Parts: sequence; C-alpha cells; structure tokens
Amino acid sequence: MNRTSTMTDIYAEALPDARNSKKSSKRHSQLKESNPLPGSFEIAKRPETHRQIRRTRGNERADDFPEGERMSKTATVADHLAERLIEWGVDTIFGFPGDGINGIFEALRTRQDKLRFIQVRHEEAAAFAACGYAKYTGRLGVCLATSGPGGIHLLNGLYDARCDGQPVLAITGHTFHDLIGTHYQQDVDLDKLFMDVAAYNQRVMGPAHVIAVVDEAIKTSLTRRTVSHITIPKDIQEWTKSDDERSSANIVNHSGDLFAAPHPVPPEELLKRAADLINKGSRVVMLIGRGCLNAREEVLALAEAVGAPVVKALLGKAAIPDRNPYAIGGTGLLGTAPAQDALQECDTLIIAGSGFPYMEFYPKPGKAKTVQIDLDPARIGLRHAAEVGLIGDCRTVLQALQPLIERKKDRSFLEKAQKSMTAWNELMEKRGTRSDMPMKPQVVTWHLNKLLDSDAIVSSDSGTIATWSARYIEIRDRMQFSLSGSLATMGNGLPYSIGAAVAYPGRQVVCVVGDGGLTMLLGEIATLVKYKLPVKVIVIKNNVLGEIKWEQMAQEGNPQFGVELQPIDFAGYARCCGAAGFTIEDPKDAESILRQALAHPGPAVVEAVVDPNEPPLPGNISGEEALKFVEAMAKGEKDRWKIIKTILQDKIREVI
Ligand SMILES: Cc1ncc(C[n+]2csc(CCOP(=O)(O)OP(=O)(O)O)c2C)c(N)n1
Ligand SMILES: [Mg+2]
Repeated sequence: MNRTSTMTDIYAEALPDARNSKKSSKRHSQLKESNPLPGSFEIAKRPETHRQIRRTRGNERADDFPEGERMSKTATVADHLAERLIEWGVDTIFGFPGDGINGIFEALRTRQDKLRFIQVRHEEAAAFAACGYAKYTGRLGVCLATSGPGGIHLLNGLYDARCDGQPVLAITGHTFHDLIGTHYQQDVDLDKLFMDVAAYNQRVMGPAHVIAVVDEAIKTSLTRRTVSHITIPKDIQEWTKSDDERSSANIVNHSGDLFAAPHPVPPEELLKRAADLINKGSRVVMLIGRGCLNAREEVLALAEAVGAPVVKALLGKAAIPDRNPYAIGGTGLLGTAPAQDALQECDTLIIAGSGFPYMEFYPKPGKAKTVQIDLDPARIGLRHAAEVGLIGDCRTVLQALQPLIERKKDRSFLEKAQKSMTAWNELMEKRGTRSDMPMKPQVVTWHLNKLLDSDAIVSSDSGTIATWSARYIEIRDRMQFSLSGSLATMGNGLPYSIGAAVAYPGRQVVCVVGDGGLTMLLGEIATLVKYKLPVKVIVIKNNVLGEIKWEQMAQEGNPQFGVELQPIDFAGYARCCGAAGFTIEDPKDAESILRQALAHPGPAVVEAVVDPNEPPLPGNISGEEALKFVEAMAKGEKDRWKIIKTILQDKIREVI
C-alpha cells in the first residue's frame, strides 16, 4: 500500500483540455446566471454526464472499475471531495492553506478551471466570505482551513452563518489518522470543536466514505440552512482506492447529489383562520425578515390589500425598497420612530420570516393578534405569541393567503404611519446634511446612499455604523444589504463584500465598517487587491469603539472605559496594500470624494474622519435610558461637555 502517493501529475495530464476551456468557463457563467434569489436555495443542475477520467498507472486500468464508479482507482480522497463539490455546483471556495490540507490543495490546483480558490488572510474571513456569498447568492458557501489553528479561526464566521441561517460548508484538515489523540502537532479535536456550530459534523475515513459524507453535509446545510463541517485527516486526503477496503455494506455510488427543497403549503383551514384574523383587524402591521427577501411582490400585495405599514427587521432590509409607500423602516434600536410607534399601536401583526430578537419592540403581549409565517415550526411564537402559525416559504405562503384577504377601505392607520415616515425622512435629511466639524457620521452614509447603484450590494459591520447604514442606506430596485444579524459580530463587513464581489463581478460592492471592526481583519484589503475585487470600503473613523462607549453610558450609566482606539491611517494603509486610499474630513468634500472613490476601477478605502460624540440613539428614547445617560455624565464622563453640546444641538426625538 502506498498511502503517500498522489495522482497529481498524472491527473494534471489527464485534464489539460479542461484548463481554461471554453466549455467549463461557460458552465461557470451558467451557474452564476442561474443564481436564485436569496431565500430560495437551489443548486446548479448536475451535469448530464459525468466526465470519465481515464488514465493508466502501473497495471491499473480505469475501465476495470465497477460499473458506475466515476473516477479511477488512483483518485485520492481529496480528488473525490473536489469532484463531488463540483457535481453539486460548487465553484468557489474561500480559505487559507496549511500543511494539514495540502492533499486538498493539490486537488484544487488541478481543477482551477472549475473550482476557484480565493485565498484570504485569516480563516475567519473565509468563513465570513462564505456566509456573505451564501447570503447574497442563495447558494452554498464553502470555506476551507487547515487542521488545528486554521479550523479554530473559522469558528466565529461559522457561528455567524449558523445564527443567520446560511448554508455554509466548512472543510478542515486533521492530523494523521493514526496520531489523532496523541498530542501530535496541530492535533486539535475539530470533530468535538465543531460539534455545536455544525448541524452535520463528520470525519472522513477513506475514499469509499468521502462522497456520501459530502452529500450528507451539503444536503444538511441546504435543508436546514445551517453549517456543516467535514474534517479529513492529512494522510487520508491522499489515500486512493488501493489504500482502503470498501466494506461490503457500502454499495458504490449509493448516495445521490440531488437536493430537493421543501415547499410546504399550509392547509386551507389554517390559511382561512389566518385570513379571518387579518380581515378582522383594523390596524395591521407587517414585520418582515430575511425570509421575505424573495417575496417582494407578495409582501407588497398583502400590504396594499390591508393597508399595512411594513416594518423591516434588518436582515430583511432588501426585501422591499425603503421609499416604497408601505415601508416605514427598520425596527429595534437601529430602526425608525414610525416603525416603533406602529408596532406598539397595531391590533394585528403579521410576522413573516423574521426572528427579530428584541422583544421590547414587539407589541405588548396580548395587544395584537398575530399571524406568523416561518419555514421552521419551532420558531412560531419564539418572540411573540401567535394565534396562527403558517409553515412554509414566505413567498409561497403569502401567495396562498392573498386570495382569502379582503381589501380594507380604511387606510387611516397606514396614512398616519406614512405621515410620520415623511417627518422621519426629513429628520434624516437634516441630520445627514449638517456641515458641523468634526463631520457627523450620518453625513457620510447620507451622501453614500445617493451615489449607490440600483443593484449595489452593501454590507455593514457591527457598531454605531450599523445604525447609520440601517437608517441611511435606502434599498432601491435590485440592491442587496446584509450584516451579521443575530451574532452581531464585528469584522464581517469586509469579508462579506469579498463574497459578494467574487459572486457578482461587475456589480457595485460596498461595505460600511467601523475603525474597530475593520482593524480586526484589516489584512483582507490585500485580498481585494490580489483578486482585483473592486470593493469600496467606507470606514467611519471615530477612533473609538463607539457602540460600546454609548452602551456604557446609556445602558449602564457609567463613564466610557477601555474603548478608545489608537488611530490608524487607513487611507495610507490601503495604498501600502496597492488599493486606492481616500480621506474625508470636511462634510463639504464628502460627496465629491465618495463619487471619486466609487468611480475608481479597483478596490478603494475611504476613511471618513467623524465626530466620536455623535450618539446612535434609538428612534424613541425611553425615560430609563435618559436617566442612565445623566448618571454617566454625573459620574464624570470625560467627554460630557462635548456630548451634552452634541445632544442639545439635536433637537428632535431621535435624541434625548
Ligand atoms: C467580535 C466582537 N467583539 C466585540 C463586540 C462588541 N462590540 C459591538 S459593536 C463594538 C464597537 C465597534 O466599534 P467600531 O467598529 O469602531 O464601530 P463604531 O461603533 O465606532 O461605529 C463592539 C466592541 C462584537 N460585537 N463582536
Ligand atoms: Mg469606531
């Protein structure tokens, strides 16, 4: 048995025509064109015939293999892995090398025409990029990391995918199969480590095992919209058929590469109950989330029929345009005052595809009759008790519900919300067009919004910047938007943009990030340059972990501590990496510099130096928050005079 031999050279020879061949690149573009909308997961069709790879090695002959065996006896486990991923329609893998995955890298090297490898600078970025890719394309995101430290680095990005329900497959290496558990180099038990984050989590044991494991991992990720993990010991990656005895129970090619998406439609009886409840309501509000990203028409048809203002949870921001007459903005601390008011005043609530976490923003328990639509039955009544739960894809369920809905004549509730939305938009404009120095952060997002393409893909990081992005970036036409919703991690913004730019060459891709969040994965600017990804990184530089500074004051009543950041010259750093770097300090220049940066053909970083004392306060302020704030000032907050001055200048309800 020769467990170390690989077939790479022979393999490379066997596939010379495949490299950069028109045929395979066409297949890639077909995959891209067939990208479904987020929310409706699909996998590219399996090719009609599988490429037969025939080659000879010693006295082995490929055609001696059992009927149906698609690859030769000398194909490695890593070859099988790569081929199966390709058969599933995977064409992009984000990752970082290491000796624990050299076998897999060889399989990738020999298939560069079919499987793009995007090398990031930190494995966490690979997992975020895979998550962003899944969010924006609706397809499986795949990331790859080496044994031990590489696998550990993936975790935060994978939790982000799990928390926001994205199908991501993580592939890792492991130490030699017969040294696992012996304190050998990089012997971290990744099977155990990934037990919580991954719904499917398996170690591959040999060539006869790998295909079925890949199939199960992918099907689990797609069906349950979550994370799967496959780990392959370093030596096993290079095993070929001759290294491994297939057990007699394991029938060749027993496992299939077809994903059949569930399309449940609730029974007529339940649809009628839901419709009755909605028809009886006089103040109906819709709260929509990421489950509605593919249901724009259906959401708006229902809103029109019942005169319902539509509130968007942030992951569902791109579901309907922000200036649509039914849209009244986002909910929660980052949301709008009209949305907050409508949720408190409604008598009927339709929650569609959202697990928005903060319960205090829902109607008080018992105040609003609720219909909830969700793919997952376990999520009905998660945050707010529902009278009727409808299980299924929001689009399908809303289509089934619509014929049972009576059009409401009384539009007064909607009109009231629309009026306050007009006032809110005026307030946002006022805030966004101030000429104060230091520049207000809202000025940056205000101007950025005006300059974005109608199909721009915008990612936000976590921090006060999420408030500015949520309120100022207005969804139009085919724009897409996301951020780390449930995990609310820092660092996701830039790698999400990498995922988006790789998936959609030619589309405008922008991320809005804080100086704290960007610093965490700053090396990824080099990734943009390496792959010529023309991402525009807008970094709001306040030299502080702003969100936490405000939380310490407004939620705890304490002066800020441990939040100041050592300033970094981000524009200079960008230039050092080979990207363009711009700086905005004066609001007068904001529009022209942003315009220049967006027009730059390659990657660019725009460093916007802003006022660290501009508070990201909620649409409506509670008395308790105001009191805590005063308490923090009284305890000796060092910036108190500057903060008080800022707040006094902001007269309207956005602030205290
Ligand atoms: C990985 C991680 N660490 C810490 C936090 C807590 N946290 C949330 S927002 C934030 C501050 C973000 O600062 P920055 O990126 O500068 O944006 P700003 O709030 O200043 O706009 C912190 C520390 C987090 N969400 N994720
Ligand atoms: Mg900051």
